[in-house]
Amino acid sequence: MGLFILDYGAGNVQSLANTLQSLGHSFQWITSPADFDSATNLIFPGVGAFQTAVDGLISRGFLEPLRQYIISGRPYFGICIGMQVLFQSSTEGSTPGLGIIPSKIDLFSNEEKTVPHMGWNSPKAAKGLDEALHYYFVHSYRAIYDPDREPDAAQWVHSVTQYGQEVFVATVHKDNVFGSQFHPEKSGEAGLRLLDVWLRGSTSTTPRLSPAPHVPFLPRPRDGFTKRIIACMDVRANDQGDLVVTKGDRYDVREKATVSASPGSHSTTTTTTTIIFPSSPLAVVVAGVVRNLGKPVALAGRYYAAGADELALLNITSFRHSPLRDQPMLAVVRAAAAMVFVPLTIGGGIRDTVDPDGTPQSALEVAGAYFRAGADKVSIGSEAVYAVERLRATASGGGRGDGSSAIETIAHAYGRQAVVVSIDPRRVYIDDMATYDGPRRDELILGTGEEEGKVWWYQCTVSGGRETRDLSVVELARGVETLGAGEILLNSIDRDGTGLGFDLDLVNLVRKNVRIPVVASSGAGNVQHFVDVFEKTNVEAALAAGIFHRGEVEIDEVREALTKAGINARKRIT
Ligand code: 1PR
Repeated sequence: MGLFILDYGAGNVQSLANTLQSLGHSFQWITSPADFDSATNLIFPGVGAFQTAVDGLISRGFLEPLRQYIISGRPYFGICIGMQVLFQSSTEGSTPGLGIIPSKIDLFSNEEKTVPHMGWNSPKAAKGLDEALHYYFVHSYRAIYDPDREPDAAQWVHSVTQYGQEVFVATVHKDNVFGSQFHPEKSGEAGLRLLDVWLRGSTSTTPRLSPAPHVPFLPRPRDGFTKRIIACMDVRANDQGDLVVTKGDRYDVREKATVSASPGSHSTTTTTTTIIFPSSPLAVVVAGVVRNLGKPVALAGRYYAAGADELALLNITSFRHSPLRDQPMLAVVRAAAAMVFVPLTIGGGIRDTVDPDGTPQSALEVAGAYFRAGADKVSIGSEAVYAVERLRATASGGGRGDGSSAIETIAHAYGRQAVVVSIDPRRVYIDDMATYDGPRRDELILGTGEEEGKVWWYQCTVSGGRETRDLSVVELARGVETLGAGEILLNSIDRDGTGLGFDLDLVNLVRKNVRIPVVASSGAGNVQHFVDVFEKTNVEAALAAGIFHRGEVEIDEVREALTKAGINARKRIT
């Protein structure tokens, strides 16, 4: 079988390659227009922006050969943009698509929901797809399903999904063409199964994925969008120079006390930290050393198997010096991506840098290297703060950026859904609200319950909390949304590693000030904290580190608690 993957030069195509390898299917890359003639099966894992994708196809001379390949009747599987290019056009760009499906792609409305649509949702009413399962979507543009006004386009619709009030096309299927708006290569076991069925079906005479059912679907009364559970690994070199997963207490990752114990035993070294000792005969943890909770690739594999909806790897000391050429995190991402088939975010050091030989590397190039290694999203910390400071200095915060920031350049090339901004805010308490005449009066939080009487606002920091800046969390969140970030990873220095629960005041404050997805992070100490954050805020995802690293809570326990509380969580094949 001549299975080929089409790469137009942007986005994470490595994930699909890894998926096919794990399924045991060999493939080749389309590298020239002539390769289309050799292909008997073609997958186009279009990631990023419609315009960039179509322009990339045109500049490589691939657009016409692609059209001819599809018209020839040979099997085609388009993923995300690879499905959207089958349509006539998209409001995401001015260059037309292939025009095979007579309809247009348009932007989601963000009036009653956040955009991008980023997370796990369930396609409905399609044969060959299990309606009970969830698949991973990440996109701001979609094809509307409207059989009354567009009956010809509706003939292509294989399944639909609902997000908020909108019912849109999840999969298309007609004759030799299959397309999915979601990413099967990032949809865990459910996605692997779908790709495998298509690949096996496309080589036999009877395709095992049934064609579009050609009947109108009714919109579901409620969408199947789930809340995401994210496992995060803070990575840095320990004192021996090995990359380890560490975990701080309020961002301090050094051990507080010297302890020794036999393997597998638990020892409480501080009021907030329990260490599970590794399997060496006698483990000794020495005060002052970098806390070591395991190896990043091994933990990533463990969390994928345990059912994490998404993983994040943060290089927490990249602000020191992180030349791209010697970047050990690239190898970590490559190895992790080879065995993790859910979205992978990589953060730390996404900024302009200079290699030891003097070669400058732009933030866009650094991000590109991570995407090619297998990352799906990059997370920008300190650079985002500086970019918003520049934005506010030049445009009083209300205008647009000049296009030069890391957020803008990466979002332009890879789509805003690939750009996360990681925020490290810290509470600033004020003495007396009545006499307060400082800045951000309208952002002050009045403590309730155990915090009754306290008043504070949230100030942004850079370099892992080492330096505070004259910027509030609201100003930063709004600024990065304006610059084109697709998601906010909202940490809390006050709650990090404490196990006291997410800072719900902080999460609510940011959630109500932006229209992009927000991930609540820092402070999870038990499953109820996940239930609380989803019941008491409108946040899309919750991230934890310590409780997962120390094995105190399993990811499936969180999922069960959410389901029990009536909160939609991903159903997966186990
Ligand atoms: O500034 O673009 O190079 O990015 C640096 C990145 O490293 C940022 O995302 C920043 O948040 C992160 N970082 C820097 N220093 C630390 C540190 O801990 N000393 N970690 C750090 C941030 C917060 C979360 C943590 C949650 C959940 N760690 O990643 O996983 O707080 O923890 P918990 O569940 O145990 O409470 P740049």
